[in-house]
Amino acid sequence: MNDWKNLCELMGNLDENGVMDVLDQFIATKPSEQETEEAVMLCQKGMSEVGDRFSAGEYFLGDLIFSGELLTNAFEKLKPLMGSASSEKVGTIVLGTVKGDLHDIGKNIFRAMAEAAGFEIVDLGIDQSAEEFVKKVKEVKPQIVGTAGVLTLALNSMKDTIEALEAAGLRDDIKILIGGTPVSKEACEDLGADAYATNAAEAVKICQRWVG
Ligand code: B12
Repeated sequence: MNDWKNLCELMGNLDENGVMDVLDQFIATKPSEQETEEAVMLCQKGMSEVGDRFSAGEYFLGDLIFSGELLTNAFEKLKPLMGSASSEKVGTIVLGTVKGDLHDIGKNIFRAMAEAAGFEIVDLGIDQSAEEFVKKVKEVKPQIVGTAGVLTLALNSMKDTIEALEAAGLRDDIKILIGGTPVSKEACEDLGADAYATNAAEAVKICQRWVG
């Protein structure tokens, strides 16, 4: 029998039955929120493995598409364990995947965890231009803006977005959190963001600190 600690390997192997069986067994043990976050991270690591095997020519685009569906389905199973969206709103986050990038699974995981923590999320979706972010921030007046992306090129779009928010005179009223695979401490400093996150659970903690 597979242990849930094997989730990374099963996900990397695109073993759909294995992943779903393990998750069913895992859920039956009534795991803690911390264990659930760990399970999400194991799935995330498994996706890096898929990416590496795609780069190495072992997996093809169809496998990448399948991996996305597999992770989305896996997260749907885990989502109820994250707690339901709190009715008391602690803050508002305008969130979106930046221009040129169509990846949204990580963004959606962050969204679900932030909602469970009581944040109202205004999700712009994928491939969103700097102008769309500016428009929505003017309209909604959030405390936080979250830019998502997994392509290396997403960093350029995040930079454009932050510059556009500055040019629109909105920068001083918001905290900017950049998230996804290519973000780092260096990128955060270069882009002039307030924080970065490669892990949704950590990202929620940062947002909670910001809204006090
Ligand atoms: C699934 C996948 C796809 C799916 C995406 C489906 C979807 N709906 O998102 C599909 C098949 C569509 C796809 C397409 C492509 N992909 Co792709 N894809 C992946 C893969 C395997 C997994 C990404 C993923 O979901 N990871 C799991 C999630 C949970 O992790 P995460 O995004 O990091 O999210 C976590 C944190 O970062 C954080 N977080 C995420 N977002 C945010 C946002 C905020 C605000 C915060 C606070 C936190 C936060 O919370 C999450 C949970 O902890 C990666 C491999 C990899 N190493 O990432 C390649 C990868 C990203 N893809 C890649 C490529 C090349 C492509 C394509 C160009 C392929 C092609 N030839 O067409 C296209 C690009 C399309 C485009 N313009 O965007 C490359 C990118 C290379 C690069 N360095 O730029 C990668 C790295 C694969 C590789 N090694 O070559 N892809």
